[in-house]
Amino acid sequence: MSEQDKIDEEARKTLIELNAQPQADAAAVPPSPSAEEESEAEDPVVGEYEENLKTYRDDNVKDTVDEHSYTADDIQVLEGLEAVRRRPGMYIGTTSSRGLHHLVYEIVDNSVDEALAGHCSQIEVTVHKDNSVTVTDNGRGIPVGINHKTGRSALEVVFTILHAGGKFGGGGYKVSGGLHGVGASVVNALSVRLQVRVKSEGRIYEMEFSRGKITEPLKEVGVCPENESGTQVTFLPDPEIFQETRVFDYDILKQRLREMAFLTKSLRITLRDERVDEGEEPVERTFHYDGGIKEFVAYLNRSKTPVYDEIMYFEGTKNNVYVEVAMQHNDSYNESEFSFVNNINTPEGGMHIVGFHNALTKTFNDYARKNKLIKDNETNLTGDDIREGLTAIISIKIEDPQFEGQTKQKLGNIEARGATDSVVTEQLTYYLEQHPVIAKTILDKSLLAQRAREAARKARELTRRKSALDGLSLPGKLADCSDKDPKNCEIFLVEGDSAGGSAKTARSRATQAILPLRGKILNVEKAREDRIYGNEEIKAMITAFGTGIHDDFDISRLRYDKIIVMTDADVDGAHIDTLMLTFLYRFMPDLIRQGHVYLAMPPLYKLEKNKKVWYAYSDEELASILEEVGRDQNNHIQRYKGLGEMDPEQLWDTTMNPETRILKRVNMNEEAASEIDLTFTTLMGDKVEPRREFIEENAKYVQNLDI
Ligand code: TTJ
Repeated sequence: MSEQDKIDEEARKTLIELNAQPQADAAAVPPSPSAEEESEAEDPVVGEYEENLKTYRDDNVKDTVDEHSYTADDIQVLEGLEAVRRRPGMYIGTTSSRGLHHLVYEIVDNSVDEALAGHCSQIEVTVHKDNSVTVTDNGRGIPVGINHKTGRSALEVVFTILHAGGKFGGGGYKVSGGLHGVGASVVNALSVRLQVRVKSEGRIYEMEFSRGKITEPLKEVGVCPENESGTQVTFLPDPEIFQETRVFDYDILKQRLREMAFLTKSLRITLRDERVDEGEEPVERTFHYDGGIKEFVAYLNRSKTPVYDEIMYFEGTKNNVYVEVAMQHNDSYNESEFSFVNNINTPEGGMHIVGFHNALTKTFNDYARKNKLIKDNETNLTGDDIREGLTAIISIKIEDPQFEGQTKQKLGNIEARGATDSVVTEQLTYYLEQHPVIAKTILDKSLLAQRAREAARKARELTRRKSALDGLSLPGKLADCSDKDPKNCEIFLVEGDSAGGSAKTARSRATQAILPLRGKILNVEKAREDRIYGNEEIKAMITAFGTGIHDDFDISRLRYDKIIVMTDADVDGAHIDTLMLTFLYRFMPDLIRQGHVYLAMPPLYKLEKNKKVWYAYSDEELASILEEVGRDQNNHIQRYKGLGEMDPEQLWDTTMNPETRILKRVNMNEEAASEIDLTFTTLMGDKVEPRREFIEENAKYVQNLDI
């Protein structure tokens, strides 16, 4: 504490000095382009700018410890942030919606680090009306003291030097890797305006930036109670960079922030959205879980049926790796495993997952043999058998994570394997001995899985052999298109034979294929593999798509660019959509990830008046059409109950014609992988009346897939 006092006292003194002679400081700075000069034409200005810097560097490069003049470091800073602006994709992946949201996580990560270090209990994230975002925490506050070597405050360094994480010798773990942890400076470089406010030791400090450059130096702006401290950052993403969208999506932020709260036990994270109508209260959600990842597992299993009540929880540190695991089996046949390294999702797994799987397989087999649940002449359970229906969170914290693989989402650190293996083996062995009933429940389930797996293998071999004999014949019910270039082709998966018939008549034969599906398709969440492979509708889809599934999946063999689910616009239709998306998500998630999956949007109403026809795709739209044409006796309104009620021509006009139809593309929120969240984007044909735009404009399909 006294050490901290000294640092801060020094900081304050330096600040006073700094503020006393801002002009002098400014004069020492090389002629840097002002905000106006910078404007649009980037390259010539940058060129000029670099010239100035070069001259400057030649003159000053030897003055290393002159506190208040710029040094070679400045050049690096400016060049660094310029590089971020020139190639933002290198730092945040994309400048689309995903990159935009990434800015928020990047800032919040710093506060989470402070929480991990044990100094912050609360984080607030507010989206303002202008789509600027404020992140506030009650941590110690970014240090404002001036470092003698660099002549800068830590605060300035954090926001202007690339890769400077939130680590200043204090405890806690540096969060870096993947796209995360690139730091606040990247957010700063990509914001038109960024304001920082620090409360510490009874004083309030502020500093401001624009596009990475200081616009207001660090200064003391007021006082606050001695016992308050924290950091607040407000930023407005730069329209020059984020050209596609600058609108934050509440649900996307909500899911990731909820995940962060689960991963950081007891941390309270509030999300507030001020973009509400005049006079309305902001929308607000707070996430706070004292049970941490144990509550995370309970949340993931909320709509499932656990096969035992308790959630297992193991925790420990080995080889400087902190390991935390929570898990519980449910009566489904799928594995839902989510892993995190320093709170970053690792969908491709890596060493920690290898260790976790090893530990599970070995420990359960050992226990089963010891307790004669597997006899001497019987084979071991496989990892898949044991993990059938398992929901698990594996969260580790490691000092210097190495991310590998194509998307840098796979942990490479060898020590993570041993650490996870030994923490889980030790504690699970003990747990099973203490809970023989739970152990037997899990092993009985695993033994059933083992038998089903054998049966599935036989069924699969049978289908493989059959298709080999038939020469990979397409399903009989499929009305295929004639164009052989998949890029031009689409397939409609149509609910019911009668609608399928209309669709076959209506379609454009060259490019549109129709596959009618009878009734509700199998819920793959509730069926074991052997039943899934025996299901005719599912087999028909798999062969029609051409890609294969699971490990055999190969997107280059996809026979259609668009896979369009077309169901009635009613509750049953919505349920079939859900079942279809569940199947696609579980068996061919890349089809969704790469944007090949769509939902057709049939109209709800047809309105005829004086020989003119309107279609309405929602109740609101019907109301607005009526508003326009007048509510009187000449209106003939037909409510469509299903696709079957439309004749082929109507079906073509309203739902299938690429020129006029509305399709919703299905996406996933990749940043919050634990939320199987499928988001729809509305796509329209060229000639669609502008009025339709408001339908489902921010359409959300955040639905639990386990209905
Ligand atoms: C580092 O060690 C000394 C005391 O302060 C620690 C620190 O920097 N804590 C800290 C940083 N808390 N919160 C932040 C932070 C918060 C936001 C919203 C944004 C950034 C870049 C940092």
